[in-house]
Amino acid sequence: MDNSRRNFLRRASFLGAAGAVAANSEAARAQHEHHAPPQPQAPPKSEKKPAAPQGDRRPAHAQGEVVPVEVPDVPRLPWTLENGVKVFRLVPEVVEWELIPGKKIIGWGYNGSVPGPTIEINEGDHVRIHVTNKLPEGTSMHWHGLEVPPEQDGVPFLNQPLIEPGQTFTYEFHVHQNGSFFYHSHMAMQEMMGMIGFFIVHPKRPYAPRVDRDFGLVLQEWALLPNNPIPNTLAMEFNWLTINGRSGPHSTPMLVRQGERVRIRMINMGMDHHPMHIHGAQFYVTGTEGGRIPETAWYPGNTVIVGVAQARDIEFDAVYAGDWMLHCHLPYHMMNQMVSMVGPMGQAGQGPRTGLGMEEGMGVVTQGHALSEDLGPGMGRGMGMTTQERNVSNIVGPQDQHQGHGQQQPSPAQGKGAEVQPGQAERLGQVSNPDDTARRKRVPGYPQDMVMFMDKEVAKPETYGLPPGWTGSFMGMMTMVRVLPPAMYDEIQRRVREGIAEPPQGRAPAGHQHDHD
Ligand SMILES: [Cu+2]
Repeated sequence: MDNSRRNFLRRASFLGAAGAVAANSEAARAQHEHHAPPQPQAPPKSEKKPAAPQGDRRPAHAQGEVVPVEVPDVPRLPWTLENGVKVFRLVPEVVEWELIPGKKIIGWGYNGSVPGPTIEINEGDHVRIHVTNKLPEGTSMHWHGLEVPPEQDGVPFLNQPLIEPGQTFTYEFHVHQNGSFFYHSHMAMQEMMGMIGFFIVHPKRPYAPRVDRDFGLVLQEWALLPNNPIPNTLAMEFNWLTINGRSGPHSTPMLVRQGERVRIRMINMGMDHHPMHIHGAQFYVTGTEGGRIPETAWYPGNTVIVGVAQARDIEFDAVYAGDWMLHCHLPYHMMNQMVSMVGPMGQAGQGPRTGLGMEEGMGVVTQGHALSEDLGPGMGRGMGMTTQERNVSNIVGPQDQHQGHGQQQPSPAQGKGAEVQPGQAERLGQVSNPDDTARRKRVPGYPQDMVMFMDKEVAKPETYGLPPGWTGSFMGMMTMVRVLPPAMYDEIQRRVREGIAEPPQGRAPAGHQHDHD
């Protein structure tokens, strides 16, 4: 389903363009223990289901076998069995897709997907992975967290030669661990072009307590210059944040039947750490990139930092029905198309101004050569040599006063906040008439947030029944868990099966627009 929808979107849309976490010592110790060599088939201490920390509230129907992992918007990598070996084929290649409808990106991924398709196997499997490089430069594969022989570890020049364009390299190893791992190119800049995917290993004996739903989320970030769909991998600031290759509100919601126990695995392949926050449920952190955390070391929360190169598994009982956000809580990561201040707000002369334009803020060379004295040290960064600091104030700039109802001409003294008298800001802040844009613009700090509705553009079976205008709150690294009463759950699953993407019935509310005149 995910696969076909993604392919459909790709075909339909691109015909033209084609811890920083301070892990507590218990968790750290647990991780260490987990890395100890596996003991030969000692029966687990508690074959019978151990009680969850707050009592086992799982529904009776949770007594199944291992639940396949759903990675919304990302296909699963198929395999064939050859003499007991699971054989996979990965193709590093250029991929085009949409972060949100209308926002195209050209990155590098695997088998037509960014992030790459999900590899899902069982502990004890023997795998063979043929990697055929369709990129224009050499690449190499690392199996992040898996204990494989050195010649399979994927560090070019250390463990193996580069896989040159057109070549096929075959990896083969036995997997004795279980948990949320990932694969990625071991070339740093290629990683930032998108070359990562899940490598999930199910345990021989299902984790206890069992879950009913098991989801995977790949966290990534991109620096996209205006009108350029190719990520700027030199950047250290990012203006597009994605979950499984999509930004909010385009991310496909995770569907859960009320009462089910849920696991969500999150992996981070970027430059920033992401404090991932869920609404409507407290969870336990039950796994890291080192595998399962022993239950005695689980710790509760509703926000977990998924640091660079880390994996975090969380689990919770979905007892409260509702549409619950799951998102990175860094404000900058809760936006789409964030750039340095530009336009009238940034260019008002005396208004808020923290840098130059969008290009300078994101490291575009507009004058001189890339390694010139002025540019070299700051290449690709929004702060540093390419940013020239100017007076910063939150008062209204002279243009506004000019064009609006300015009673005074701009004076050289303006722009330093000197003209704002004590109490004046408060007075100016009293905007009782929402249509009084001139007054609005006198409010310190205005404007801040902008809202955009795309209900229709992102409508899919999984969004059925969401209130009109829901997309106004979804941007950047955001998705949601829909904990649905049984009847609604069944109805939406039917729509998913039948591919009914009915556009929303209601009209999105009129957002407050900022008229930048
Ligand atoms: Cu983040």
